[in-house]
Amino acid sequence: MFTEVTIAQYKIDENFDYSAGDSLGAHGWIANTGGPTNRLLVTAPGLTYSGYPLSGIGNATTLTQTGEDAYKNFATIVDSLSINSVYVSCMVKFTNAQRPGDYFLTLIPSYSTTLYSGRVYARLNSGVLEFGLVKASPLDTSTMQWATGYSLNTTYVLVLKYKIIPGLANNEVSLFVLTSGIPATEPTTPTLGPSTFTSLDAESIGRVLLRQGTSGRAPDVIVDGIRVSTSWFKTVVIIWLFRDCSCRWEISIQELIRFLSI
Ligand SMILES: [Ca+2]
Ligand SMILES: [Ca+2]
Repeated sequence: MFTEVTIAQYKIDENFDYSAGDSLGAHGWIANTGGPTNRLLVTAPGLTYSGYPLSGIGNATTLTQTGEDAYKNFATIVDSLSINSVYVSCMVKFTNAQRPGDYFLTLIPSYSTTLYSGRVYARLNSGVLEFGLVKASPLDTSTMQWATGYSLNTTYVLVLKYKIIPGLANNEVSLFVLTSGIPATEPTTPTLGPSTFTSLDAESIGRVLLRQGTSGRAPDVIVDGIRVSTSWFKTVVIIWLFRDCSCRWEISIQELIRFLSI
């Protein structure tokens, strides 16, 4: 029998609802690389996107070229023993990008500050904004696909999905680029992926990282409304079976309703 049912907290819900000019370091973000140059700051205004649950709350942050990178820890890590997919969604608005492009958003395990896993790239190709995605190595870029047809100065929602699969070099990355609205269920076909690549798998994911990339490559991008979850825009329920054991499941509200109606 059930002994406890609780609504799970999102692993991160970052609205940058702080004063403009504050450092991200003052709000739970940890500087990783890049030193004190171009410190990551809270910038105004925040971004809006119709239908996105974190739209229009507080301010944002702005990534430029070179300088401080920073990560934020999840409330709890994601691994193949608990839930095997992590979803990071955020609003983005690019004011500039370059060719050949660079990555600005990625995930890392809680045991590493260097195993960048699921790297989201942006570049400008003849005036057209394009997104790319690799798993864990710059060498992956030799087979990287680009999604094209996007524009500067337009707010999109990105959803990065990293799926942890038992076994070596088989974890999958996917990227969904949303241009209007939020699909009620996960689209069958991502904008990019799912791709495995041959680079190293993360055993777990525990941090999201914002990166100010290489001068001459990196985009200038406003980032806002970062949500880390383990399902596609669903509220997640945690069920404990027998309080004294470690039997624990995370399922969606929809799955719980289906289960209880049997
Ligand atoms: Ca905000
Ligand atoms: Ca694996």
